[in-house]
Amino acid sequence: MYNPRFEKEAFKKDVTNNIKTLFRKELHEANLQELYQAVSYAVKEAIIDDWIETQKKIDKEDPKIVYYMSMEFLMGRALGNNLINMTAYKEVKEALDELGIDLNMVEDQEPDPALGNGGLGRLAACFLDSLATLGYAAYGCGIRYRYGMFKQKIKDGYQVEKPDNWLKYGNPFELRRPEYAKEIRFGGNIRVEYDDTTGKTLFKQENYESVLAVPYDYPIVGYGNGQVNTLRIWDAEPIVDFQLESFERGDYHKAVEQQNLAKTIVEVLYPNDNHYAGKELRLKQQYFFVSASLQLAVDKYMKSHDDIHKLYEKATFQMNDTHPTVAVAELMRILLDDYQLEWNEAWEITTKACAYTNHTIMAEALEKWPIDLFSRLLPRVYQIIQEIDRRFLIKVREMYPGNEEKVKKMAILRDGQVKMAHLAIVAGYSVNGVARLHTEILKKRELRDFYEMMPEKFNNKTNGITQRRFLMHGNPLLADWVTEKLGTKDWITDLSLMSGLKKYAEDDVARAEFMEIKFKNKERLAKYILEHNGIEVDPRSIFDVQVKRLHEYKRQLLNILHVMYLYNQIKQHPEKSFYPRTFIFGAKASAGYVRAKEIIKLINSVAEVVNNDRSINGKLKVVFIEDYRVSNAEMIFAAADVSEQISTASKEASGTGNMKFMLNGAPTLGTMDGANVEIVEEVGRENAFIFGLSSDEVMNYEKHGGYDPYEIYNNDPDVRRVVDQLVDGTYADGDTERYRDLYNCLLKSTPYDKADMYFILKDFRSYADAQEQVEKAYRNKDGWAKMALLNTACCGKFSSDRTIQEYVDDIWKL
Ligand code: NBG
Repeated sequence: MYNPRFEKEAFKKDVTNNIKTLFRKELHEANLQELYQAVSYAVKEAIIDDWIETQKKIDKEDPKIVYYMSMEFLMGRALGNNLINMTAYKEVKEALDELGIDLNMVEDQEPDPALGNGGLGRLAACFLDSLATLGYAAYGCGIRYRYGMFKQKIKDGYQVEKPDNWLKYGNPFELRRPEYAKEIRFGGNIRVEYDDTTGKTLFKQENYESVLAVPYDYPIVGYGNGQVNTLRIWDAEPIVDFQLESFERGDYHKAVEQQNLAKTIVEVLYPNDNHYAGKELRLKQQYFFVSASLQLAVDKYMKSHDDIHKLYEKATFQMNDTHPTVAVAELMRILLDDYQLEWNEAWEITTKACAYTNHTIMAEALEKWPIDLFSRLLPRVYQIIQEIDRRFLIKVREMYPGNEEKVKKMAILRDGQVKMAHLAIVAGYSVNGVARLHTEILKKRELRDFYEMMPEKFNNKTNGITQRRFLMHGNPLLADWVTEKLGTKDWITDLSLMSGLKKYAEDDVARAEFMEIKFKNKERLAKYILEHNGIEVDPRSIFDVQVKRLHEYKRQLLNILHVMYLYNQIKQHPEKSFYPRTFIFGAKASAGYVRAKEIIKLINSVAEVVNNDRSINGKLKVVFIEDYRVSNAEMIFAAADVSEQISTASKEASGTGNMKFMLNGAPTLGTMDGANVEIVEEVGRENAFIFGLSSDEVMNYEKHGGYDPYEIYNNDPDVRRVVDQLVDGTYADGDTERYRDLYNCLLKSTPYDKADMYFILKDFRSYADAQEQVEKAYRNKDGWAKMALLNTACCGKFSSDRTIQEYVDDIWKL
C-alpha cells in the first residue's frame, strides 16, 4: 500500500517540522518523548486521509455498522501497530535511522493505553483490529478513563498500585469531537404527562443531574487496506461551565455538583477482572457511555434514513459481557420516549439490534444491581425494565404453566436485584460464549433455562487474537522467518496459511533456525529482566511462563507450590540431574483482592529464597515481572518455552494468552479448560502437556459439596511438605502467620468457601507429573523444536480474523 507521506524524505521533513511547531526546537534538541510526539503526529497525518476516505465510503455504501460496546479496550501502544498496519514500519524505521533516531526507543515513550483489565478488554482491541482489517464498518464504543489500569510496583515483594496518568503528555492519535456531545441524565423523578394533541403519554425526567458526554475518536487502522475505523471513547464535562454566571444566578451548588459528577464519572477504570463490586459509580459509567453511544448511533442512522423502524438493518450493538447491557433498556427509552414508538415497535427494533457475549461463569462476576440503587439512578430505564420483565414472565408462564420455579429462576427482577445477564438474554437476538467448552457449560448449566426456552439464540464464537500485534510487532524475527518459509506475506491476513509450516517440523535446518529465533527472543527478555528485576537468568534454561491477571481460579498458587516442591527436590537430591528452569510470572491483582496479593507476595518470597541459594547452582530461578501489560507481554510471549494455562477446569471461559503463546511456538502446559481444549485439538495431544481434573469432574465435585483435601495432605508427603512450608516460616523470615490464610484456604472450609475450592491439591500430583514430562521433552532438542514449531504451524484457527468473520456470518449478518 503506497502512501507518499511515508517516503523517506517527506517523512523526515514532517518529523523535523513537527518538532519545530510543537516544541519550538530543532531536531537535535528534542528529547525522546518529544520525538515520540513528532513521529506520532506525522503518522497521524498519514492516517487521516484514509480515515476521511473510509468515512466517505461508509456514507456512500451505507453498510450495516457494528457497534462494539465495551467498558474496556486494552489497546496497547498505537504507534508501532499503526505503522505495521499501514505497511510502513520498515520505511519509517529507516527514515528515522537516517535522522539518528531509534524507532524502538521512540516507541518505548508511548504510555500503554490500558483502558482494560485483562482478556476481555484485550479481546475487544483484537476485534477492532480484525474488523478494520477485514474491511467492515465498525465502531468501538467505550470510556476515556482519565486513569487506566494502575501501574504495578513491587515493594518488598508486595504489590503497590500507582495511578496510570496515561494522558499526561496528551495523546497524539486522538481527536476530540465536541460537535457530537450528548447530555446524559441521572436520577430525579419521572413525571407522566398526557399529550392531548397526539394522544400519547409522555414520560418526563425531572430534578435530574446531568453531564455532557464528549467523544474522542481514535483511528483503528486495518492492515494494508486503507480502511480506518474508529474507537470512540467518551469523556465527561459539566453541562454548565463552572462559571461566575451560574454563581450569580444562585446555581452555585448545581454547578459544583455537575462539575464533580463530570470529574468523577470517567476518573478511573475499576481494576476488577472477573469480579463485580456493585459500586454506584460503576453503574453511572455504564449508563453514561451506553446512552451517549446509542444516542449518537441513532442520530447517525436518522441522518441518512427516514424510517426508524429499520434501524436494525443498519446498526447492530454487540454487548461485551453484561457491563453495557443497560443498552437494551436505553434503546427502548430512546425509541419510546424520543421517537414516540409503540412498545411492540420499539421491542422489535431492540431485539433485532442487540446481541450479548458472555465471558465468564464465575458467579462473583455476574452483575446484579440492587433495585433501589438502580431505580434511583435510572428511574425511566428502570420502569422500562419492569415492563420488559412483566412481559417476559407472561411468556414463561405460557410456556411452562404452573412452573413458578422457572419464573423465579428466570426473572430479570428478583430478590431485590436487576439481573443484567437475564436482561441481555431476553432482549438480545444472539447469546454467545467464547470457546466451545464454555458455550456448552452455559447451555447445560449456567443458562440452561434460557437455552431450553430459546435455543435458537445460543451460539459459540471461539476467541482469537491478532497476529499483526502478537507476531509481526512482538516477534519480528519469527514473522520474517514465517514469510520466508511460506514464500508469502499472506498469513498476515490469513492465519490458516500457517499450516504450510508443518512440513518444516521434519526439516533439520528449519528447526534449528526456529530455535535460534526463540533463543534470541529469550536473550531479549533476559536483558529486560536484568534491567527491570536485577535478576540474571540463563536464556538456555527452560522459560516457563504464566502471565495473566492474578485470580485464584487461574491457580498461580498451584504453580508456585510446584516451584517450592522442585526446590525441595533439588535440595534433597543434589545428585540428580535437573534441567535448569526459569519460572516467570506476571500478574496484577485487583487492588482490593487480599488473597491474590498474598499470592504475589508468596511468589516474590520464593523468588528471593531460591534465587539467592547458591547451593543449587542457578538451576532454578523465579522471576516476577513488574507491571505486566500489553507492551511487555508482546516480548514475553515471543520468549516463552512453556505456556502455563492451568486454571481449574470449567472456570476459564476461553483464555487468549494461551493462543498468543501458541502463535509464538510455546507448547501449552494446561488443563482441559476454555480454549485449551481447541488448542489441543488443533496441535495434537502429543504436542501439549495436559493434566488435571476434567470440567465434568470438577463440576461433579462441586455438586456434591467439594472434596476433602486432607486426604491428599495426609497421603502425599511432597504435598504436605510444601503446604506446611506456608506456615513454618521458610518463605517468611520465620513468620508463621504471613501465609496462614493461603494454608487455610487449601485445607479448611469456611461458612463461605469450601476447602481448596479450586482443586489445587487435588491436581498437584498430575501437574507435577506433567511438569516432569516437560523437562523430559525439553531434553530432546529435536523433539522439542518439532513440538514448538508445530504449535506455530497449527495456530491458524486462533486468529481474531476468523472469530470476527464468524460473528459477521452468524450474528451480525453484515
Ligand atoms: C474473560 C475470561 C477469559 C476470556 C476473556 C475474553 C471476563 C469477564 N472474562 O477466559 O475470563 O478469554 O474474558 O473472552 O473478564
